Amino acid sequence: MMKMESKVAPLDAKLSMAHIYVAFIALALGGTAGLLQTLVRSGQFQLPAGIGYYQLLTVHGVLLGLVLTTFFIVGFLFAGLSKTSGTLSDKVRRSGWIGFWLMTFGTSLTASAILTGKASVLYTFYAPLMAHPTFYIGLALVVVGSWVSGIAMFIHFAKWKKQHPGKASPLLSYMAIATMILWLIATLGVAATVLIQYIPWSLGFVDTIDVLISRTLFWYFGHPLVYFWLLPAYMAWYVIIPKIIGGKIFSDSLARLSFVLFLLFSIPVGFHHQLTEPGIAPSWKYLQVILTFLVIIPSLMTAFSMFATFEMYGRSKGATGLFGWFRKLPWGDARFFAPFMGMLIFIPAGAGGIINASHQLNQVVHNTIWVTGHFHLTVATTVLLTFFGIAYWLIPHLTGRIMTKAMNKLAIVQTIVWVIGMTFMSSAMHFAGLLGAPRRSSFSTYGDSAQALDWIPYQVAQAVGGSILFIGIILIIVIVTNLAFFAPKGETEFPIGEVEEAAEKTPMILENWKLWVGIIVVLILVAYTVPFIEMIQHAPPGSKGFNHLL
Ligand code: HAS
Repeated sequence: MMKMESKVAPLDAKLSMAHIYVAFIALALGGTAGLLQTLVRSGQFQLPAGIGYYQLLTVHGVLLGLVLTTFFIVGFLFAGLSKTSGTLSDKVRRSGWIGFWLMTFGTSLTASAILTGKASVLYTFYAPLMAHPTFYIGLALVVVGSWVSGIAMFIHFAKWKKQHPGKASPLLSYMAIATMILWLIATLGVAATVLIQYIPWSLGFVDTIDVLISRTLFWYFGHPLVYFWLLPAYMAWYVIIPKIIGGKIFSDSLARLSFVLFLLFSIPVGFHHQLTEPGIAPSWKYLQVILTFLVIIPSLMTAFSMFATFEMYGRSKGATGLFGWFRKLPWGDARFFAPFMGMLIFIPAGAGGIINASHQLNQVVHNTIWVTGHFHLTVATTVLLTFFGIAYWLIPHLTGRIMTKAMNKLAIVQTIVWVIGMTFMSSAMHFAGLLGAPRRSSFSTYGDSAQALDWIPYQVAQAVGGSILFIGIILIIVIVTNLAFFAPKGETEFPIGEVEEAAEKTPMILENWKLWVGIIVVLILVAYTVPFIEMIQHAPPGSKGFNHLL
């Protein structure tokens, strides 16, 4: 008898879809801002209606970097937990809705501050640039909302554990919980700086802010933030992709271990964003650079595991030779093709990250548009193409529809358009960065200096790439709207891979969260305690707020 596939229960599907709608609305608006930015930077276009460049850049960064990602991830994790650990209880689902509304209300507060021109401080909101208090209060609500949802997920997972003593948890649920633990520990840093420093300062309760401490707390959060984006993509690579291609998960233990390593090493590394920051002793930067190199290992393990999955599948289909398996992969299936292109791009993207993390090379690229190129490859291509690949089956699964052949074709075209647009834009950013072009900067010829004139052809290439990407945004919005509202009714599979029979049994120590969280706390204390004490002991005079750009 055929085994009936379990579905995400309709009430859980609604919760998940609510998050996904907000995510794609953010993509449409943030993507439009992105197009306008690249046009301004080419020097060929001026913003209409008094819109400021930095205002637009803040809209872009906040909507895409913070809103799209967080909403999509929380929606995906809820769906994954419901599918693999059972339907959510009413209490957990209600908490999920409370989290959703807090996050949505927070987003609207922050967005209104930006749109009214009172918060043009970019997505990193570095002090001493000062925004209107509602910008920070809104962000705090987004974080608190995500905590409510995260705690609801922990409660749901704990219930599963209680009902299945001594059993290894479902891999997708395990990964969802690891991702949420990372998020909760990381967001403590941004919550601390927003609540203790930014809100009182922007409300005028205190005159000055300690810039070094605010940036350090931000980057304590900011680096694990990028792995909070990456891990859900890895969830799809490890668990979903093997099923889509018809293969097996190479190793359950390796997948879990890579997530544990991300948990351990992704937090105590924030200083690699502050390598040029005065006020932090080189020895502490050195330690955190070593830890940064350790956080590369789980990505290399992931690459190994994906190659193994692809090769084993190809060989099972009769492929021979070193790369014969390559031809056996399902190139016509957008659920595979989009994430695969994300993987491919992650090879140069990751290499760029390793360059950034090397102290001497960082001196060349820091604060140049090279860094913008780096994160458009990592988050805006690797992660986003994987999220699109997830949307192609998750949305129809949740809405009870199917993806038609025509939509699948359009999704393949969307992927190709995205990769071409990003190749133009991101390569131009990398090259211009090497020539010294700054990031976070509007078009300027700097008094027609010869060096700045060298950047202009690259800035034009960025605008070409940005325009192609905008076509990609239109295509994905068409596909998502179709999948959510217009596609034919039917059953779509939630693909969950099975582990290769020959794989080793999963060691239960990987489920020992107390142990892993304990080690994370020790590593964070080692990496941050002394530098923090030094920052407080030798604190520079605080800074007044600047808002002349607003
Ligand atoms: Fe980064 C700056 C270092 C990964 C995002 N990064 C940023 C910023 C963002 C960001 C947003 O050390 C800017 C923040 C700002 O506004 O200032 N990054 C790294 C390192 C890694 C890395 C070492 N970054 C990411 C990921 C991101 C992301 C992932 C988002 C999702 N990054 C830095 C540093 C800076 C930085 C410095 C500060 C720069 C400065 O000065 O300001 C590593 O995690 C990368 C490891 C990855 C690999 C690649 C493995 C490849 C895989 C694919 C396999 C392919 C297959 C298919 C299987 C080693 C897994 C193959 C098939 C075939 C047929 C070939």
